[in-house]
Amino acid sequence: MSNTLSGELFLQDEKIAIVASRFNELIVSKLVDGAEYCLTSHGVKSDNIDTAWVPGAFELPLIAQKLAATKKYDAIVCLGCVIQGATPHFDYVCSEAAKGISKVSLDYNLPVMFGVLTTNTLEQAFERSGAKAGNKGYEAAISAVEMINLGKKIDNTL
Ligand code: INI
Repeated sequence: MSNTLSGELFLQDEKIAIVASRFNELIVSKLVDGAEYCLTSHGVKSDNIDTAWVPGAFELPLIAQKLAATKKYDAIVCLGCVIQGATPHFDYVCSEAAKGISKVSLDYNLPVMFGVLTTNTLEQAFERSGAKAGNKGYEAAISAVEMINLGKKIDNTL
């Protein structure tokens, strides 16, 4: 029979950083609320959550990298909202945010979550920040909880 490795959905004394972008703050503040609610309801102490605000999603990777370099955090949750406009700006911002966040995660061997909404409309963003399509901030945070525990299991048992 094969062995299944999975991450539990509960934390204790872990420290989490949230990096949130102010662009579309109305939406992103809902993602931050969702992430904090998820973390505290899965065992993380409020005092162990630090939140840094950056201007836009493009800036998420640099601050995630600085926070990762402190080695103080067990995971970093990046939250933002990029809404399609009339120009290709959207594509550059989304792709640099995604690439940069992934790079920090791999460079620092740390769960760095991509909780960035990339939507065609403001309505789609609302739907994904606490309305009918859930809350992407909550989803990114629960993924962080799972990844922390899965990573620890691999480090400690294999
Ligand atoms: N940043 C966002 O987070 N969301 C957007 O929708 C957005 N749009 O549409 O332009 C956006 N642009 C700003 C960008 O992230 C940088 O902050 C800016 O280019 C300065 O580097």
